[in-house]
Amino acid sequence: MQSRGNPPRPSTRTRRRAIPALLIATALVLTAVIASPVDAGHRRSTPIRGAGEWIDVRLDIEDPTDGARYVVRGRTGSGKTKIRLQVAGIEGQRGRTFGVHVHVGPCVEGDGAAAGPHFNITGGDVVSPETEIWLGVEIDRRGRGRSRSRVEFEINADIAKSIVIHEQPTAPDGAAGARLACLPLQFG
Ligand SMILES: [Cu+2]
Repeated sequence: MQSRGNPPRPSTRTRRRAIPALLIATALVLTAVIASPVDAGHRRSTPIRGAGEWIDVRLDIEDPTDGARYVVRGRTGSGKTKIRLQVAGIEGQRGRTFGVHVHVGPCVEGDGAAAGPHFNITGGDVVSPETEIWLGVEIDRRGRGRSRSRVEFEINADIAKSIVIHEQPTAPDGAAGARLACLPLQFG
């Protein structure tokens, strides 16, 4: 017999109902916590996207970016721009760094010059990773690389149309050798 002092144990049925309800409540709270700061912080910002295969701007040579794939994700607004770049399919280049920048012109197959100069918020007076968007990637043993840039200015589709990958790492003056491939940037 149960002693009178013990509180009644919840039935198995009640506990079975309580556990899924608790899980759903936890999921809702987590979703709200994760979603709210992003929404609040970027209410007036524009998404930046890009994905697919690089556009080959050097058709005359075979290079490691031929057939490689990329994903670009970012946001621009409130005086800031954040971009992340992931590349894959650059095989046999472990440890090599390719210079990558946002350029002002479009991607045109076989025509690296069409991408124009780097986007530069000072109009070219000061060249640095703070005045331009540099996304150099170091390639790992699986043929992948990733990079990110965060700068204190905004860009849009009129002034920044592409990301160009060059054959060399970026020097302090912004030079990075020949243009190998190009990624179209999309806004919105
Ligand atoms: Cu460049």
